[in-house]
Amino acid sequence: MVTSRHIAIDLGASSGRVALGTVEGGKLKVEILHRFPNGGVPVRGQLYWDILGLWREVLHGLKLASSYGQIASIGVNSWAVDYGLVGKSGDLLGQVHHYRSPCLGGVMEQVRAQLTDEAIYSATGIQFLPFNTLYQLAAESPETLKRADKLLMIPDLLHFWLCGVAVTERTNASTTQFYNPQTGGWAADLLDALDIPLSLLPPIAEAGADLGALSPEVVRETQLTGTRVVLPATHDTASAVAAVPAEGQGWAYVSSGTWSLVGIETSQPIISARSLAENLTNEAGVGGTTRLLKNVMGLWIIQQCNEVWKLDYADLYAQAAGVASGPTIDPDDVRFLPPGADMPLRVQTSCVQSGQRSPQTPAEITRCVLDSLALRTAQILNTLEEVGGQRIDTMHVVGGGSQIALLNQLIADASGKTVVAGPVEATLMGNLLIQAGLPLTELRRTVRDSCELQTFSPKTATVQSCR
Ligand code: LFR
Repeated sequence: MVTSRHIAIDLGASSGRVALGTVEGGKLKVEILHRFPNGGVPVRGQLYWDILGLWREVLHGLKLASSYGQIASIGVNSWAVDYGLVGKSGDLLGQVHHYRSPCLGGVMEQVRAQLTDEAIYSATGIQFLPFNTLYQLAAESPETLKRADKLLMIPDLLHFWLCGVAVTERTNASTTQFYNPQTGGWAADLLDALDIPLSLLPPIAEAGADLGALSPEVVRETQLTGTRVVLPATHDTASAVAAVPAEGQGWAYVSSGTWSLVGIETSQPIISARSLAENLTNEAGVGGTTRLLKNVMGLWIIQQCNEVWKLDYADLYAQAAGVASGPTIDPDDVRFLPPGADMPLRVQTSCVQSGQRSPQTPAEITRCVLDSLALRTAQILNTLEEVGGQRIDTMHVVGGGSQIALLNQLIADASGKTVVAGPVEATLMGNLLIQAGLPLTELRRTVRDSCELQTFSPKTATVQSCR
């Protein structure tokens, strides 16, 4: 018997999906109803999101969902840190900036010089990344901030458009670098020091909260009736980590996609001189947990290269598996952050500058990036074991990148840990099962019972250093 049906809207940096989840007999079935492309829109040297285009796709997906029987709820998740500013009338003010936009160059450095790393980190526990909301807001003009009534993170903005209720869901709030995980509220002192009005920030709400019914306009557009808007963990990484199919202790995760988020789950934030020195982040998770993790540049580098090569990904990874390991890069070098058709050249230049040979073919460049991601993952795992004070035996790799057998094996080899790969659709599964009201342990059991996992054992157990 079907217990409930829910719709998850998963907005990723390169594509979005509207998916139907059916919870039945302790299992979750996920059906993708609508896929659409996403990406930065370059205008006059800056990069923006096409938020209205995304909204149109969401409405289209919801309309498709209306023929599937009664849908209990809808929830949106997306990447973190980006936001829209809304005026008093509720209208969106201006464009939504893309976190890879060049306009942020140098802002983080200015803010860090003004406030000090210790003050920012002790109040937030969040890693210093140049695109954090804190720096994006610091880059807004005083006039813009004056006109704005509310700041809404991307999923919160879509929830506002779906049902008219404005909140900030906690997991995504924590990525702003002006949320205090110790108090569970906004880091008012930081905002004050930067003249950012606290009044911009809506109340913080929990994943699982029922925001209300769809607005009459959305009902008219989509034909969905009796459907509620229920918050998932709106930060995609939070929903993905909620769906890590782990049991007990001694595990870490890699949420593998455009980014690789490498971390452990802790019961408390770890904010110390060591975690600051390692630039580890403490993002809020589901059920009061903390994601102690680090961002690794991820498959983004290969995705950008493949914008030029236009190769079939499965073929590219198969060819990369046939190439011997060779040069490596530091994937977290900021040179790899912006988009650009010169990404293959950036990889080659980085290799040459560190005294290595330059990878030549797409397969060699791909192999170089995958080797480097695996090495970086293994290094971070070592740090997490030390800082978190726990031994890690198993690495759970979830998300789209968990389909790349070569990368899973390289992570197992570089870390000496057993890698358990899957589910591919962790973000959607986490989103849907949070809407269904499952507590974390039950949620993870349901994920285990609903998908196939693959295990990769380490062939070697050495951690080398990335250049
Ligand atoms: C992954 C992700 C990461 C966040 C990055 C930028 O999709 O949400 O967790 O650091 O995107 O928002």
